[in-house]
Amino acid sequence: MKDQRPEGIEQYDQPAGGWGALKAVAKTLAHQQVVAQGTLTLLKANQPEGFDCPGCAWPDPKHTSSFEFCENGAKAITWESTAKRSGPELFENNTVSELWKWSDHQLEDAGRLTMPLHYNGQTDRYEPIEWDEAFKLIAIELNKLDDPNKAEFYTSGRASNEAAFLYQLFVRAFGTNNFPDCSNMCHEATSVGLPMSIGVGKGTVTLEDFDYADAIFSFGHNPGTNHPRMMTTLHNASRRGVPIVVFNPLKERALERFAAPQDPVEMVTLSSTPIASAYHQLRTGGDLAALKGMMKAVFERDATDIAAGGPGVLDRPFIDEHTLSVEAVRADVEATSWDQIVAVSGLARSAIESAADVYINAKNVIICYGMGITQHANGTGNVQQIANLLMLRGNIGRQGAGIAPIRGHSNVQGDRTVGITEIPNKALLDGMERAFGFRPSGEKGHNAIESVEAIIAGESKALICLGGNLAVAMSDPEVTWKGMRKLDLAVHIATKLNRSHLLTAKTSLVLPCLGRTDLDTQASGPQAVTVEDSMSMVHASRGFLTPPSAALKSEPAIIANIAKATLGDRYGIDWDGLIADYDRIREKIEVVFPDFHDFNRRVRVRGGFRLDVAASFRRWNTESGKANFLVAAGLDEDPLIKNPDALVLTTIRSHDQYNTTVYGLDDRYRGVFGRRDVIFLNKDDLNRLGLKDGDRIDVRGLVGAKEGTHVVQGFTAVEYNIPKGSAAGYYPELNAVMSLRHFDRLSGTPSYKGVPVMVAASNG
Ligand SMILES: Nc1nc2c(c(=O)[nH]1)N[C@H]1C(S)=C(S)[C@@H](COP(=O)(O)OP(=O)(O)OC[C@H]3O[C@@H](n4cnc5c(=O)[nH]c(N)nc54)[C@H](O)[C@@H]3O)O[C@H]1N2
Ligand SMILES: Nc1nc2c(c(=O)[nH]1)N[C@H]1C(S)=C(S)[C@@H](COP(=O)(O)OP(=O)(O)OC[C@H]3O[C@@H](n4cnc5c(=O)[nH]c(N)nc54)[C@H](O)[C@@H]3O)O[C@H]1N2
Ligand SMILES: [Mo]
Repeated sequence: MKDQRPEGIEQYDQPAGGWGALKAVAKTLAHQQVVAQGTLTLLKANQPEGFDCPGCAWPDPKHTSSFEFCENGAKAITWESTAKRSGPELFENNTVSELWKWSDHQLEDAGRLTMPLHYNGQTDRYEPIEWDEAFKLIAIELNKLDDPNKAEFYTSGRASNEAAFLYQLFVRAFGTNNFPDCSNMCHEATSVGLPMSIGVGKGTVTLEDFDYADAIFSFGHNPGTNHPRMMTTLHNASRRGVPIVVFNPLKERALERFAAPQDPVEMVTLSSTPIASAYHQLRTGGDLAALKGMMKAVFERDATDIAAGGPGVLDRPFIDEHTLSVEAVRADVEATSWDQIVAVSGLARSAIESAADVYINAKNVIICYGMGITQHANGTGNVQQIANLLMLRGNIGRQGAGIAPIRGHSNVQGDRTVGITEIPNKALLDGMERAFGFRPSGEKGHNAIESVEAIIAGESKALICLGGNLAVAMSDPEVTWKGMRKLDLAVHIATKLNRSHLLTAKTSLVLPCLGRTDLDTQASGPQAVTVEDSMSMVHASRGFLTPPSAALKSEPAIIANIAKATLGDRYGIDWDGLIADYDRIREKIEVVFPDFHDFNRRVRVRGGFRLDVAASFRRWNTESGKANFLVAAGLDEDPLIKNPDALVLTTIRSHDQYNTTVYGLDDRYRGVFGRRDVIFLNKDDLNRLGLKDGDRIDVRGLVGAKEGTHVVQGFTAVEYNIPKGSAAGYYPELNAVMSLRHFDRLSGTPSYKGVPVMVAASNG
């Protein structure tokens, strides 16, 4: 590359992790003004008696109490336990219109919310309100609706099992299944795709399985940034000589080489460990082709082996006993030519074959994947092809093998388990009836896109958000934000101020809650909550910090009070009793979901317990009672991508953000410092478009519909090591180029990682 790079773009040659990570934590602690207390807090993260790190859903090593250093966990924790406050002065001094001009970073960086707020349209200010008044207002607005289905109840995946369970109880007693959820924008392709394949919408591996894996495949996730504790696992596997094969359009530094802050030798000698044994830079959206290519190669090797008198490379006993329809998948991949596979994946046939060889030569294989797989118009198909590939060699339901969707929010999986779903099944309805004596509606409710569409259409009038930042996380802010401003009621239960709160409705309330790190005291004393990680382990989390303000309430308490005000004594639910002692909530969870049997005892055992994942034991909860090989037709995800001038944009997280929370403007491992307004482009594409490194560009989404502009202007083109035809830039800024119609038809997941766009010199 050239010597003269655009401002803030540098070559970053260090390995991921190491001293760079330690330095970054020191800086964060200082910025949040919590050096001493903050350090102490970090030492309690993920400890048996401590709190669950709100950073990600990667599991904790069992039975250990050693401190696991994690740069981005540390950022998440200090961001929450900050000494800064968004107190009364902030809202006295700034109207909502003024706050709107602040950046997302500034809004949250103002600090923790300290009191309930009610929007006054006359003064354009959020003003303090008493809790009881707030609950009354919400009840009046909700009870005014002529149909409970005109209200939307969003959940972000940081909510504990206890909060989420009470929330779904309240909402179902109120009478709707409108449960838009951050999961709808995240791993929904997993939750929809895997039950059809293997009978459960969760991963089948445990953390211990990684110790027995003979090969690990990574598709579309960036653990160095988003699941740093996973790097310990990959680092150990690499040191054992386990091949780690990566499919990712970008060369993510941590997947190339990593210096473990846990490893004194690497820290002192400034050395590092290579992670990926092979790194396949496929095109964005090329995964379906790559996966079908690998399966094609497996079938071809199998045929060759059998022709030579061998037993073949498929696990025939597994396929015969446990699965259906392998022939349909074989027919599909045989009908797909290598030319098509190479063209769409952007990988050479030999590269795909070599990956298939690694797969075949390993006895036990784990495939991990993240948003690079799920956030595509064919996300569900992608997930199912991963399951197919694993099943060809019996790599599901035995030690050291399986499928590992790497979840996002720390309790996004648990929220689903305890009932946050817009499509309740019979077991859930039966369970609710058993526990509470009423049978909730079984009617399908809204997912995230459907809820936003209903709000835009003016059909839904009320939105309650248990955490998150729905308006910013969702595609197409132009229409989404306009819709949200038309609501009659908007309620946000939150720790910090964000842009969604500023999209005020006729009645708008912001209700400040305790975070994971805060001590939660109820009538019976200090409380613990529970969470479920990516590997179905349920364990307790106890905060210990003095809350930022005495006025804060816990999420369960806020929900119970809204429920009490809204429902009165409907169905005789003892809301006060439930929040007085969270053991009582857990007793109810156990009645609704028998898998949680003996919940209060088992969660008090160190390390918690694992929920039953039937597929891990080769029990298939599918209609046929078998695991299903499933065909995903074709290779292309979006017909608009066929436009020869279009690039396929993927939207990614920087190293300095947590979803819509922007901690800072650096993306160290990718060599971006002090800015986020960049688009990574391949040199050939720059040339073809008559552009060069550092040029100002506009990006326009191809949406196939007339409404909206779908443009961002004045971004900077950065020449980058990314396949031709692919482009990348940061979420959430680039949601502006997406339409609400960009989503996976099977799961409703927005295709945030496969957006057809046109790039041109800026005229803005
Ligand atoms: N520090 C931090 N931790 C987090 C989060 C955070 O924002 N910050 N977010 C949390 C949440 S909610 C989630 S869901 C997870 C997200 O964790 P990830 O799944 O790692 O999420 P992303 O950063 O969106 O990027 C995914 C990776 O996919 C690659 N990719 C992009 N397009 C494609 C494609 O078409 N194919 C393939 N194979 N790869 C592709 C990108 O280059 C990137 O390396 O992390 C969780 N943890
Ligand atoms: N273009 C594009 N868009 C995406 C994605 C992408 O990769 N690309 N990723 C998608 C994904 S995977 C996800 S999960 C969504 C994320 O969508 P959300 O989960 O809705 O968003 P977050 O940014 O995680 O929410 C941050 C807010 O949560 C609140 N908060 C933090 N801690 C707590 C707490 O303990 N309790 C409560 N009540 N509130 C709290 C704070 O007010 C903070 O401002 O975004 C999606 N959007
Ligand atoms: Mo997510």
